Amino acid sequence: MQQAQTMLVATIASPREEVPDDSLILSEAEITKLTLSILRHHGLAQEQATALTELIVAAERGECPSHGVYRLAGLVRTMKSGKVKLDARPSVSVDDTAIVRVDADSGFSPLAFNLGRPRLAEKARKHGIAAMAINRCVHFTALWPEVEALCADGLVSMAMTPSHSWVAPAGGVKPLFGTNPFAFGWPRPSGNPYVFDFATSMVARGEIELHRQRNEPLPDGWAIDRNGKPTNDAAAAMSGALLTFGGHKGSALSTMIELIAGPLIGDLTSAQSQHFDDGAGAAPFHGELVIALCPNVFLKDAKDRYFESAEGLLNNIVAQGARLPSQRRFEARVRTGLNGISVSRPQYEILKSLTL
Ligand code: NDP
Ligand code: PYC
Repeated sequence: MQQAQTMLVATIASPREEVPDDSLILSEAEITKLTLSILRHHGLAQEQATALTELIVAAERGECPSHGVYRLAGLVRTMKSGKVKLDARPSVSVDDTAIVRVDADSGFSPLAFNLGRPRLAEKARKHGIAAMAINRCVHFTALWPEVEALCADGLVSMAMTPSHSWVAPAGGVKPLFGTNPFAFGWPRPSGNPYVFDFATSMVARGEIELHRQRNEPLPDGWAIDRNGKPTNDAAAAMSGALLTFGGHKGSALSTMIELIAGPLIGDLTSAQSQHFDDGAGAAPFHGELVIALCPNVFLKDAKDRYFESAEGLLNNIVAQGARLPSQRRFEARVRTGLNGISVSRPQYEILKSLTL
């Protein structure tokens, strides 16, 4: 079995082209097969692995390295740690409220989201606003694929989740919050939706880890060391704390996410997730809150008129020479579709080693 997997990787992921900066160019199909083969090799059930692979590949397609293939080493560590159920079968439950509950069964979050999404859309179309609480999930992905999917369903949405306690509150020096991402999606009458998705820390922890791997200094203002002193050293930041974006404002948003995507949905805070981890170094384990709003219910016959006015707002942003969030990612999708996906040689070697 092991040998067969290794041969598979060698066949499907052999680089087609070498580029000067010691990177390899792989096709999306090659990245997909490689990712799937690593996850399956470490025992993840097919349905879970397929859902997870789609998001890792989507991150690579959009040139979002902090949630792409680099995550596979941590995911393998998570799977080996016993902190995730490899054959988890999420279950969706609804009642006559506007809340959809998905018990992820201690599995990774993407399959749980995929199974709950149609019920969330149904509830939002019925009530105008609906929420989905995903519980007991191991979470490591970016959130934009979820709000983009809900845009494709014609819904406005927000998604948020805690992580592990890696971030100090504004005015404090000890890690307490997660990197707690917040994503928003707004479907547009044509073309790509308006989507933003960012950590409420200065940057995702994945980005710190990538700086550490590349031996690059962190910009000022991202992190403090274990003594609470500002640091530009990624390793010192990882044993110290990240800072919230926007000082007290990011700190309050992060607190909100801890509260409404934690205790409100009957799940763990980032500090509790860290405690559950108990030094295993696994991906965080907690819940996620997704809120969907249906423009057809809010606006009825006036929807087109008000969505045109929204277009005016978005166009006026661009008219000033500013760019919309996700524009870089949408452009990257086109680029990687044409040219393939760049993977650094050291990263490629790590991926190959994960198949052994
Ligand atoms: P960034 O600080 O790069 O912010 C990302 C968002 O801001 C994107 O929507 C991006 O669009 C947009 N953006 C960046 N620069 C500009 C600009 N100049 N003008 C307009 N918009 C801009 O990313 P983070 O490090 O904060 O987060 C990265 C990812 O990490 C997110 O996808 C998040 O979901 C994920 N994450 C997941 C966690 C989890 O627990 N699951 C925890 C923390 C983060 P574009 O992509 O086009 O550049
Ligand atoms: O990059 O901060 C992060 C992160 C945490 C969980 C998944 N991604």
